[in-house]
Amino acid sequence: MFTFLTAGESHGRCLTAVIENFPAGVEVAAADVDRDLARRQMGYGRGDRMKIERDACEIFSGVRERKTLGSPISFVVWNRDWVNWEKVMNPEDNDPEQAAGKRITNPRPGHADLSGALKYGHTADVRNVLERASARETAARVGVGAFARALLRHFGISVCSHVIALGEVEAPAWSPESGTGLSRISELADRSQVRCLDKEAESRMIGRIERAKEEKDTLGGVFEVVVGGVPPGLGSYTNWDRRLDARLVRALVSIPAVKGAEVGPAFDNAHKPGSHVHDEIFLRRAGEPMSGHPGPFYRKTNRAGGTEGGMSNGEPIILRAAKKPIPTLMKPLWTVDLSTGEPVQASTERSDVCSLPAASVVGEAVVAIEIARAFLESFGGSNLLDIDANYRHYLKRISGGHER
Ligand code: EPS
Repeated sequence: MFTFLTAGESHGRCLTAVIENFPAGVEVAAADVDRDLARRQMGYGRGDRMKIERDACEIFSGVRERKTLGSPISFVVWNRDWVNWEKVMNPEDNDPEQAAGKRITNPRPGHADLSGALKYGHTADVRNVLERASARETAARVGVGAFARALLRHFGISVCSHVIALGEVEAPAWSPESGTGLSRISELADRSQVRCLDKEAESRMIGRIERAKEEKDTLGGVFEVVVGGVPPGLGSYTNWDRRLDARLVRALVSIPAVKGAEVGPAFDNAHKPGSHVHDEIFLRRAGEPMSGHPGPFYRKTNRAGGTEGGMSNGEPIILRAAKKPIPTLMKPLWTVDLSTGEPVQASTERSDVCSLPAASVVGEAVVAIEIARAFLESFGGSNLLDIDANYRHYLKRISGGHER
């Protein structure tokens, strides 16, 4: 099983990740990882921290001449802000005055601060919690995601994302009928400051962020992740923990501040009769192009969001994730001072007004990781050539006898 671990505090020296059981022979250059790291740093509404950081990965092991070796992969993303925190976040000695100046005892409502401080015994300084509970961690996951994407790319599987709601401003969700291909979604979203495909909604979103900034408030929203080129049968109906839809939702909700996720229009479907929800099945004619849908069957609609019975069904996988507004408010809410028990205003450490566009890129990464895992479970081998052979055999088998 391809697994990974990330480590690192937001204002520590670096973020790091170790990836295990990743097959040999996958082409990955540091520049591929850096491209995704840079995309995660963009977005209207981010705070001054992103002006300091220029995220780039330094690969330490598991890759040689831009090809994975099959051995553990490790990489580091250095925090440029470290120079400002060396005397506060040092694993050895800190400057007592500087560390005291950065001590936090007023936990923010909506953040990990309070529960984390109680759980790990950090009530004397909540910084010990928030440094790791920071969304900075997602830079490492985006790095891991870049490796997963490199594997998927080889098999024609691509992952893209865009923002469909920011605060109360909404933009259309993607549907195959829209005629916008997946690479076009990426292109347009990457060009937009809020990753929104709709120009009119984009400018209203930017205006909304401006207003939130003036009001010293924060905003969340909804982003959509679409995966194309997925073969039918990833995941499994045989056991609860192998269900692909459940795994993808879990992956999305593991992103800080993401509180809900759905596969396809799940919440809308819940209000409709079955005849308006399920996608009729058609057989492709011999020689008919697959148009990015591996396998012999296809649907004219995709209301299931590309999964049925806990497995991919060969249609694009469509996921939506809801992110709550960031808890660090410049006009703070009330809380309790953990050192005195007195009511106080919550801490107002520098933060973003809205990090939804960044979360959307993180969404691509966590989804790519989960799809890559499910792919390797079905077709896995230690070397890409073996996986390739397994996959081709599978596609041939599922097409067998069905061509007209
Ligand atoms: C974050 C607070 C801000 C964000 C940070 C997440 O950092 P700082 O306190 O240094 O200004 O910029 O996000 C990142 C650093 C990042 O790379 O995404 C928080 O409290 O979660």
